[in-house]
Amino acid sequence: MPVFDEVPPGNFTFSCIDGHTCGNPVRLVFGGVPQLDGATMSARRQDFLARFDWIRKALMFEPRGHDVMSGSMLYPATRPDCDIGILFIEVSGCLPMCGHGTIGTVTLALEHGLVVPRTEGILNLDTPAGLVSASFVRQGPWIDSVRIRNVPSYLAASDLRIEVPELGELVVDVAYGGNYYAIIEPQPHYRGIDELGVDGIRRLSPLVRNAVRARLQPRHPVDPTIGGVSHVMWTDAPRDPRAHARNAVFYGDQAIDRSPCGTGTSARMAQRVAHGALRIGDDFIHESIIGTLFEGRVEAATTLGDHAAVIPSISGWARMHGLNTLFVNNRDPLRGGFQLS
Ligand code: PYC
Repeated sequence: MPVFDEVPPGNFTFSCIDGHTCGNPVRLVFGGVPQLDGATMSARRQDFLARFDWIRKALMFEPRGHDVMSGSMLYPATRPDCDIGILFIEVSGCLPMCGHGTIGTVTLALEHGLVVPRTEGILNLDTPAGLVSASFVRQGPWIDSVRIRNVPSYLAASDLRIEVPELGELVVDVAYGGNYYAIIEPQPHYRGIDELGVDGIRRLSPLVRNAVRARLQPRHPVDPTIGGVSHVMWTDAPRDPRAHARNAVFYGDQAIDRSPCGTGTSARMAQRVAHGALRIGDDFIHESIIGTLFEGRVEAATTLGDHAAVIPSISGWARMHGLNTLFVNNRDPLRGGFQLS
């Protein structure tokens, strides 16, 4: 059982807004946030990982968080075309980009007046993975929905053959949508999400990830700090007649995304465009393991380094469910967080 114990001496207080995006948690930390060095949000992410990762572990893992906890912190933007900078924190680390996290952060931050957009209806976000533009629908004090125009996304590899204990041979694609995803479609040794079940996803996803990592270590064509397959997406036919597909994304050591996964849906759209199964301008409605929906769209074609890429957008909703003042105190032996393994 990992017990994290990297908290420096002292007593610390963090003010948080807790909510969820289509079922997946979002903890927006707005008080107690550390000052970061770096001329870009990507450099600040590296600074956070080097000096303040104890904050992520203390706020994301038990006893203050749980195996699926995910959150963010706001910073002044490092680029003139953005309203605000976002750092993503969660159980698996500091993601370069997080789709459900962005939809949730935009919603909670606007509803609490933490950020005032320069242009009503649009918030330009400086994320470690690049510029993400969010357009939102405001209804009185509430934000009804948010559409994010994500970073360039592309298919990094297709038809990788891997051997997975218990399953046998799988054929897997790897695509980037802000994180790198191993994408597994139904095939002879994987019959679909329902047959695999939640236990199967938790048990087999790390094995798939290890097997893919042994074959491929993708690197972002422009930002070398982003790389490696971190997420595993199991795909299936939808249950909801409005949706085009269903998915379950595994990340970290135990987490299954309850939302349809924003960067995952982006990676999936890039993969499908590359295979000719989607075209520029097409909609792609993605269903989560709990039945919530993201409305994806392939907005434009672009390039990323030498790769053909797309600009995807994702629309979803988030809701706030609490304000939370969290203490990380010297006298708590479990102040740094822990995880059952
Ligand atoms: O929505 O991009 C996403 C995401 C990544 C991990 C969990 N959710």
